[in-house]
Amino acid sequence: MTMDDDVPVTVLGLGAMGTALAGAFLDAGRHVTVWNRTASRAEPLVARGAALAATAADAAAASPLVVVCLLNDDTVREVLGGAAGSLAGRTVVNLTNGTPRQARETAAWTAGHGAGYVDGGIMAIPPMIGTPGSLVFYSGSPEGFHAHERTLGALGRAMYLGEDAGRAALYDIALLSAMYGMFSGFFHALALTGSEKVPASEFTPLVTPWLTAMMTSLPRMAEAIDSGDHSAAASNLAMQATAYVNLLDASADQGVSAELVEPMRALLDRGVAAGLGAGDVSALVDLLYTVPAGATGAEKEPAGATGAKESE
Ligand code: FVH
Repeated sequence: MTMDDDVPVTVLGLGAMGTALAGAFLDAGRHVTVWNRTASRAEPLVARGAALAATAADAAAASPLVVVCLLNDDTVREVLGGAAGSLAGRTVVNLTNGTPRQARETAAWTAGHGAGYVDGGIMAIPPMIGTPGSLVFYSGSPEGFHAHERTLGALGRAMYLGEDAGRAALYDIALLSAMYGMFSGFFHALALTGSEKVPASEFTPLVTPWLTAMMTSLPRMAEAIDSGDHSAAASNLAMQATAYVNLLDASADQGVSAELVEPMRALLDRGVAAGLGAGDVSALVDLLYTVPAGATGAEKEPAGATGAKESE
């Protein structure tokens, strides 16, 4: 038995995700206090044994671990602001989607109210919470995370990314970026085929293995990006820039908006103009920085210190 086996938990926010989080804590046998702006949303959890607090401040006062899952950062500021007097000595774990900057600001704000702060990024949808397929990134107070990592393990795999409170949000947003890129390509593909009335369900079985095959290139590209050596190109950038024009022309011919795919053309053209045409498209990543890499965020930790750590 570890130190946090009997720690009560408070959950602020009972939308689809907050309800799933509170339910997972109940499933794990924790004493759970909940609060939600619309109190009626707590009824199913109360029926399962959760305690409903009248205010966010009362809810925060009830537990050493305060898990926050609200709509956005504005909402978090509003709700935590109302509970500020109850936060001293607690660990706030904020699983609301937000930016690294917002996470660092909330960490500083909670520290000013005597609380530890851990930010999180949930890589799961509500029905996945508590299952092995659920991954949650955490970063921020090491003491706060490690004191409660067993409790947090009820939500799914917990990956601690280090002391910088912004790191979990960075990873979360980066993975969402990859997801939306995939959705963009998929939607455009289905609009193209749909323009000739090919049913989406007929074409989609071809998309999945294609994307799966293309994904095998990602580790090689990552190595090229890290090393700066983009010379190993099976399909060079200049060739892809030329072929990409057909994708845009075909879209126009088929009556399909190019809004999802147009930006890639500009980037490919910039790559060619920068003399990167003979190399791999992985070279395009360097063209995306608007300030030098490493110029934002917290002070860099020593090499190895930010390595992800999975809890048991
Ligand atoms: N659901 C998902 O698939 C994703 C998975 C990854 C993580 N996201 C993020 O989780 C946060 C919460 O998402 P959610 O799905 O629970 O969202 P909703 O069901 O819309 O619930 C929103 C809750 O926020 C409360 N709320 C909104 N505005 C206010 C306010 N001004 N003051 C106090 N509370 C507010 C809302 O309360 P109510 O409408 O029930 O009274 C809900 O509790 C989010 O960051 C996702 O990006 C979910």
